[in-house]
Amino acid sequence: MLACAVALAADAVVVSQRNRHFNPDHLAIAVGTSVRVMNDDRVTHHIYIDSENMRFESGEQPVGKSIDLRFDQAGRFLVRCAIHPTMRLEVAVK
Ligand SMILES: [Cu+2]
Repeated sequence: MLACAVALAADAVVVSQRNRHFNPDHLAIAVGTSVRVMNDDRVTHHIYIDSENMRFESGEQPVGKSIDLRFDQAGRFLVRCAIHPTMRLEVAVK
Protein backbone atom coordinates (compact mmCIF):
# COMPACT_ATOMS: atom_id res chain seq x y z
CA MET A 1 0.00 0.00 0.00
CA LEU A 2 2.90 2.37 0.67
CA ALA A 3 4.16 1.98 -2.92
CA CYS A 4 0.68 2.81 -4.14
CA ALA A 5 0.50 6.03 -2.08
CA VAL A 6 3.90 7.14 -3.33
CA ALA A 7 2.89 6.48 -6.93
CA LEU A 8 -0.25 8.55 -6.47
CA ALA A 9 1.68 11.48 -5.05
CA ALA A 10 4.20 11.37 -7.89
CA ASP A 11 1.63 11.18 -10.67
CA ALA A 12 0.83 14.37 -12.51
CA VAL A 13 -2.83 15.28 -12.57
CA VAL A 14 -4.03 16.85 -15.80
CA VAL A 15 -6.66 19.54 -16.04
CA SER A 16 -7.93 20.76 -19.41
CA GLN A 17 -9.04 24.28 -20.21
CA ARG A 18 -11.80 24.17 -22.79
CA ASN A 19 -14.68 26.53 -23.58
CA ARG A 20 -13.38 28.84 -20.87
CA HIS A 21 -13.80 26.24 -18.14
CA PHE A 22 -11.44 24.04 -16.21
CA ASN A 23 -12.21 20.36 -16.59
CA PRO A 24 -12.33 18.94 -14.01
CA ASP A 25 -13.00 22.03 -11.92
CA HIS A 26 -12.48 20.36 -8.53
CA LEU A 27 -9.44 18.37 -7.45
CA ALA A 28 -8.54 16.56 -4.25
CA ILE A 29 -4.84 15.79 -4.24
CA ALA A 30 -2.01 14.91 -1.89
CA VAL A 31 0.68 17.39 -0.82
CA GLY A 32 3.50 17.35 -3.37
CA THR A 33 1.27 16.62 -6.36
CA SER A 34 1.85 18.43 -9.62
CA VAL A 35 -1.12 19.55 -11.65
CA ARG A 36 -0.64 20.12 -15.37
CA VAL A 37 -3.07 22.69 -16.72
CA MET A 38 -3.40 22.30 -20.48
CA ASN A 39 -4.80 25.01 -22.72
CA ASP A 40 -7.04 22.97 -25.04
CA ASP A 41 -9.11 26.04 -25.76
CA ARG A 42 -9.20 28.42 -28.70
CA VAL A 43 -8.21 31.41 -26.61
CA THR A 44 -5.28 32.50 -24.47
CA HIS A 45 -5.57 32.07 -20.71
CA HIS A 46 -3.58 33.48 -17.81
CA ILE A 47 -3.87 31.47 -14.66
CA TYR A 48 -3.06 32.62 -11.17
CA ILE A 49 -3.37 31.65 -7.55
CA ASP A 50 -3.62 34.33 -4.92
CA SER A 51 -3.87 32.71 -1.52
CA GLU A 52 -2.07 33.32 1.75
CA ASN A 53 0.31 30.40 1.40
CA MET A 54 0.56 30.08 -2.35
CA ARG A 55 0.95 32.69 -5.03
CA PHE A 56 1.38 31.85 -8.68
CA GLU A 57 1.13 33.75 -11.93
CA SER A 58 1.47 31.97 -15.28
CA GLY A 59 1.66 35.01 -17.50
CA GLU A 60 0.08 34.55 -20.92
CA GLN A 61 -0.79 30.93 -21.59
CA PRO A 62 -1.30 30.55 -25.33
CA VAL A 63 -3.38 27.80 -26.97
CA GLY A 64 -1.59 24.47 -26.68
CA LYS A 65 0.65 25.47 -23.80
CA SER A 66 0.61 23.58 -20.52
CA ILE A 67 1.46 25.02 -17.11
CA ASP A 68 2.64 22.83 -14.23
CA LEU A 69 1.52 23.75 -10.74
CA ARG A 70 3.05 21.99 -7.78
CA PHE A 71 1.14 22.02 -4.50
CA ASP A 72 3.55 21.68 -1.59
CA GLN A 73 1.26 22.81 1.19
CA ALA A 74 -2.01 21.52 2.52
CA GLY A 75 -5.02 23.74 2.14
CA ARG A 76 -7.66 24.84 -0.30
CA PHE A 77 -6.58 26.80 -3.31
CA LEU A 78 -8.46 28.55 -6.05
CA VAL A 79 -6.90 28.68 -9.50
CA ARG A 80 -8.37 31.47 -11.57
CA CYS A 81 -7.87 33.07 -14.96
CA ALA A 82 -7.00 36.75 -15.15
CA ILE A 83 -8.66 37.02 -18.57
CA HIS A 84 -11.87 35.07 -17.83
CA PRO A 85 -13.06 35.81 -14.28
CA THR A 86 -15.67 33.04 -14.29
CA MET A 87 -13.03 30.31 -14.64
CA ARG A 88 -12.47 28.57 -11.31
CA LEU A 89 -10.54 25.46 -10.38
CA GLU A 90 -10.82 24.46 -6.73
CA VAL A 91 -7.94 22.39 -5.40
CA ALA A 92 -8.06 20.67 -2.02
CA VAL A 93 -4.60 19.56 -0.94
CA LYS A 94 -3.99 17.28 2.02
CU1 LIG B 1 -8.94 32.21 -19.40
